[in-house]
Amino acid sequence: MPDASGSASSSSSQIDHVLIEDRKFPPPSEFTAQAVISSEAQYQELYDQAANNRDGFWDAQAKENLHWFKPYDKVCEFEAPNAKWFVGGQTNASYNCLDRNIDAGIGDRAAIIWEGEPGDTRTLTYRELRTEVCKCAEAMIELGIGTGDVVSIYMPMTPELAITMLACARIGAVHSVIFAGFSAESIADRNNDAGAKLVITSDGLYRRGKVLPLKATVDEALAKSPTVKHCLVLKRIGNDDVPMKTGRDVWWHDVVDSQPGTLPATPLDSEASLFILYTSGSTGKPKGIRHTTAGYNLWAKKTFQWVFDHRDDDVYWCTADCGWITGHSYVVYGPMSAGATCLMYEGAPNHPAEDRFWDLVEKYKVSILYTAPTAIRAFIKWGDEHVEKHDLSSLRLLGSVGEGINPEAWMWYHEKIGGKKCPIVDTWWQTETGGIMMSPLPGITATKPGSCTKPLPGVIPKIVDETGKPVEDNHGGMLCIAEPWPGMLRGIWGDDDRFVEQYWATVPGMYLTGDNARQDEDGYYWIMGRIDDVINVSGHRLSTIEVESALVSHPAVCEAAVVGRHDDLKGQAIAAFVTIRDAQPDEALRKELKLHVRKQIGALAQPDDIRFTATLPKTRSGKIMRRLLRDVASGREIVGDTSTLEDLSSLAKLNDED
Ligand code: 6R9
Repeated sequence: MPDASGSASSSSSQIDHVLIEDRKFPPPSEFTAQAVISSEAQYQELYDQAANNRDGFWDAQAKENLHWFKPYDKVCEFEAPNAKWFVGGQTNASYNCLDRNIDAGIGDRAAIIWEGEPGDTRTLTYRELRTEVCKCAEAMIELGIGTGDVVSIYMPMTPELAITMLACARIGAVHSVIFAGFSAESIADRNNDAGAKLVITSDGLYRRGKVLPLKATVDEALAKSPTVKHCLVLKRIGNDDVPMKTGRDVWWHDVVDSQPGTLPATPLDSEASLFILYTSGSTGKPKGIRHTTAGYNLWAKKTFQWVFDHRDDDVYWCTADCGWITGHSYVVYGPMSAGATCLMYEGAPNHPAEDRFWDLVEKYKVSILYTAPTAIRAFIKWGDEHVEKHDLSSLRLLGSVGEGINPEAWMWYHEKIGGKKCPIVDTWWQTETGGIMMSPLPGITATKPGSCTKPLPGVIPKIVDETGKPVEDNHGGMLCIAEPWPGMLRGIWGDDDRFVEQYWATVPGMYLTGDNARQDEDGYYWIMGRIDDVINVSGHRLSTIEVESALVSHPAVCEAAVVGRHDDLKGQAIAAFVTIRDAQPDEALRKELKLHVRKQIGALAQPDDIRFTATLPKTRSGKIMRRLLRDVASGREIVGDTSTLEDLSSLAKLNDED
């Protein structure tokens, strides 16, 4: 192991890389033999074509992969920060996800296989799904919704959630999906920021056997949402005492079910807004990321096909909620444009028991599973016995998204879930990028636990320091993207200044991701965490993920979050919050963990404080909210917006610690 304190000779803006991970896993030869991209040369050719002849490459892809009601005049117009793709053309994302598949002869293939938390099930073929989408779109038109109008969707993970998204897309309405765990305040903020005209919700949702009364929360929000004219309510729970406001609220079964279900898709400009998705910014105030029709749709489809090596007989399951970008791109638009069969599950992974996911994998013979490190770490904590009860041999490919996956969690996923035979694709991307930007290609890339490996065709990453100069290999710096790509965000809804300032002002001409990364000697990329999360100890800049991964490699630790707090001597001291299993949260363990990190990566990275906690505060997509932990670590009051917290009670628990 390297001695970080001895070898760190960084300039002020570089980040010291301290954790060594040298395990490498080549793809199994059986996988490579049948993979869509099966040779390094094939990848290199695609990558070079996209890099050297961007417009020619994407022109061919757009013609092959999307339906065009009207051909475009120009492939790409880019003057930073503004990009337009497939200028002058007309297409429709709902058409590409539904009609195009039906016309291609796969209308009777299952599009959605759904299971509710109580165990109820439903399967919709592509043809059936189109009928449902058309009915919903027809009802929305009756409610006065047209092209360009914003529709907020606050729904459980039922087929109707995908149906409403695609129904908006069918008529050019702009959807804004709001995660169905958010407060009335958050819904009202989003309605008002976007000027939403319609809210679609349900009478409730099931979560760990309990009912969450969604409509009641929406009612509270609507009292403060003057732009909203109607509320469309799906009966999911069968809850009859839902107050319905006359003239405003309508039941789904009254206005949707009786529609003909034949509405043709509206031809829409390539650059018509497809959706807004609110994501938290570093300052806390959520921002509405805007994506448009053609470029986003193409990016979601191609990245799905490249990364997940999709075949006709796959049963694909992305466990993400549609309230997160992962649900947009890899539950709905990507897989459905590619004609995939998608499993969709409504509820919690531990209801009725901790083996629910593995029960689903076995029951539906899932072949591709895409989930998040936060879930993987929870499974580890719950114990291997829940996994071992089930036959997971249908799995052939595993994916991870949302955060860096700690090498220990990667190894567990590889061994216990993948049976050592499934490649793992660690996919790095953002709400803003629309789809996956860096990932192994499962048939060709030798993976290293914790690295998202290489960029996909069309992605030109650069790692730079604060002056925009490239950093040396193996030193961390700011990750930027140098060229436009079809799936890139087109702006922040209603806030052009923030768009420029946040993404384009720091390094002129390049998109600033807000993440730090390093590139190793094999050209592999390692994401080191958010720029704002870097800890500066005695002049050495350390990445959170490396210290966290060192902690997680101790058998007693399930999860770790590391933040900096002020220290008079060192500038910053390292405070670590850890959740543990099968161990006593005592002084001896504290000491042991400090020494463990010291041994793994060096004295410099040894945490000053170790705080044991039952849970960590997380966003809806499972990201640890280090901003809040920084406040806790330095004894400050919690400040800023907390609307993206999944479990507020975890904060209270943290405050009670120590
Ligand atoms: C898709 C999604 C984006 C941020 C991103 C980065 C982190 C996502 C990651 C990862 C390391 C990965 N992130 N995937 N970090 N390795 N494979 O998560 O979008 O919710 O907008 O978050 O998540 O920090 O910048 P979003």
